[in-house]
Amino acid sequence: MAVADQPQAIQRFDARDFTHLSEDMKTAFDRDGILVLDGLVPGDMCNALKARTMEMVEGFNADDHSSVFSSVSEAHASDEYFMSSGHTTRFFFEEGAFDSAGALTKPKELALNKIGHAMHDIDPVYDRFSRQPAFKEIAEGLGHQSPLLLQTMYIFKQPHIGGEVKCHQDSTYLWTEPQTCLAFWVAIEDATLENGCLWGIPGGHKGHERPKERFKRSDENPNKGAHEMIDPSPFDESGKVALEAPKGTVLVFNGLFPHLSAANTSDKSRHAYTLHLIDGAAHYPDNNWLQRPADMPLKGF
Ligand SMILES: O=C(O)CCC(=O)C(=O)O
Repeated sequence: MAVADQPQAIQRFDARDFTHLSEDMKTAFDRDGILVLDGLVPGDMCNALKARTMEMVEGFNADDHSSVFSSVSEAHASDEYFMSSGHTTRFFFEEGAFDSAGALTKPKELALNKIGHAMHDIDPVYDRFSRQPAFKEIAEGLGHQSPLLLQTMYIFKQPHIGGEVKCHQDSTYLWTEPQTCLAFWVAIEDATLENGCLWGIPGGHKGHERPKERFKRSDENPNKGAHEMIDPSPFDESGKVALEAPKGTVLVFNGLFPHLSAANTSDKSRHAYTLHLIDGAAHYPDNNWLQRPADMPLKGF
């Protein structure tokens, strides 16, 4: 579908020749909490990341780990494999990929929910993709004094079983004081209404300095995750808009921007890459779920 034909209420920018953030882009980001940059990442870079990811999946032995990631059941929060994944590359399955006896019903490449969370500091292809000059320009242009690459994920949103992602704010998971989380979500394949594109609430980042809840390491057992409720009122999803994204489009959003995605019931996958930055000028608490060992500190661009 042509970008101009999409039923979007949100401002979009043609970023095929991007060199720097314009004032209009900064205004849109401040107003909406999100910046939609069509064509920022060339198709061949998307293809290279996808090919590298499929090689990594090929090398993963699915018999070793069967960890599930689900924003609905929160199965991962009590899972050591997830809670210790901040410095390495780990593989997480879709809940719907298993039968009632716990056996995988699909080949691993069609059963994974995502991989994460430090490929940008481990793998040369991810390093290049994550440290592309445009991302640095955007982070600095949006006010990061010392951007640090905290988390990368490759999200598969598999055909038929790609799970729903509940409305949330990324600062819930990547907390700093003050809040500085900045997300880059890149469509590695076309993301449409049919295959479970993102939705977001424009302006939903405004009026509060903290997200509605915080996911952190439990005080009782630091190997498990725990939610701390800050504001129990539900998100007002009446103003949500679809964020359809052709391959190569980058959605840059504030860590307080509420967003979600529906289940993918179609027969098409919807691969996406995400990078989360924080500002090194802010405090990163020791009880955040995502931690790095002392010999692998966070790095910038
Ligand atoms: O790609 C998706 O469907 C959701 C991703 C997301 O919300 C996130 O990573 O914060």
